[in-house]
Amino acid sequence: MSFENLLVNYKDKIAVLTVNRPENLNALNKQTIAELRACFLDLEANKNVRCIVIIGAGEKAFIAGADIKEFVTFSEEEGKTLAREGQEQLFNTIENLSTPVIAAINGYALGGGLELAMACHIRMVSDRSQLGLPEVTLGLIPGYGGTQRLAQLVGKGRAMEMITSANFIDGKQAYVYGLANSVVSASTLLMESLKLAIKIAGNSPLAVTAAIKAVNAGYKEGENGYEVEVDEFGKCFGTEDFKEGTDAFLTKRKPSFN
Ligand code: DAK
Repeated sequence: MSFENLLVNYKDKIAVLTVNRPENLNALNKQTIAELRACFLDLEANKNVRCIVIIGAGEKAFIAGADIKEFVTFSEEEGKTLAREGQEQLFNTIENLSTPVIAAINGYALGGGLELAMACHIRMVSDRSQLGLPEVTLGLIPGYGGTQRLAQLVGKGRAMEMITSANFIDGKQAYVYGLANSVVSASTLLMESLKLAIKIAGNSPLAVTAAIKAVNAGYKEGENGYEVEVDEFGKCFGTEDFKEGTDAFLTKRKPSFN
C-alpha cells in the first residue's frame, strides 16, 4: 500500500509509520486521517508486524493538530458528524487495534495530534516534546476523544487545567503527569521506542492482544473489565502461544512465537 502523506518502514517485526507533512507540522487533514485508518488496518492484518511505532516527519513536530486551514469552514453539523466519524474510524480504531502502537512524540503533539497519541497504547516523549490541547484558543474543544482520554491518563484536575488554559507541557512534565511512559533525549527517542517495540514484539502476540482488550475493557461503558480479563485469560490456555511459552520455560530456552 502506498500513501500520499504517510511513510511506512519495516524492520524485523516492527513497522515505523511516519506522518509525512512536515511543511504543515504534520497536521491532520482529511486525507491523512483516511490514510492513517487504512494503514493501521493494513498493519493489523499483517501477521509479520508485532508492534507499530508512529512518529512525525522532521525535527519539529509529531503532529501539530488537526489541519486548521481545512476545518476553518466547517458548520455545526459538519463538526459533529466529522468528530463522530473521526473518533470511530481512526482514534477508537487505534485504541482497539490488536497490534500495540507506540507514539514516539518527537516535538509538538497538539490538539488532534495529542489526541492521536493518547489513543495509542504507549507514549514516549523527548526533552524537545511539547504537548497540549489548544482547542479553546480557536473557540473549540477537543473533538477526537481528548476530553475523555486526557482525564483518564492524567486525572480530572490536570485535564481540566490543560484543556481550559491551553497551556503546553514539556516532555518531563508529561512524564510526571503520567501522560508519557518515558522521557528520553531527542536524539535517542526513535531508538528507545524501537527497543521497547522489539521487547513487545518478542512476546506472545496473542497474549499481548488479549491484554490490550482486557485493559481497554475497564474504560468502556457497559463492559466489565474483570469479566473480560477472566474470559481472555481462559482463552490463552487454548493457544499455541501458551504451549510454546510454557514449554520454552520448562526446557530452559527462549520462546519463539509464530
Ligand atoms: N494546521 C495547519 N497548518 C499548521 C498547523 C495546523 N494545526 N500547525 C502548523 N501549521 C503550519 C503553519 O501554518 C505553517 O505553515 P506556513 O505558514 O509556513 O504555510 C507551518 O505549519 C509551520 O508552522 P509555524 O510557522 O507556525 O511554526 P512555529 O514553529 O512558529 O510554531 C506551533 C509552531 C506548533 C506553535 C504553531 O505552528 C501552532 O501554534 N500551530 C497550531 C497549533 C494548533 O492550534 N493546532 C490545532 C489544535 S486544534 C475536528 C476534530 C478535532 C479537531 C478539529 C476538528 N472535527 C471533527 C471537525 C482538532 C482541532 C485541533 O487539533
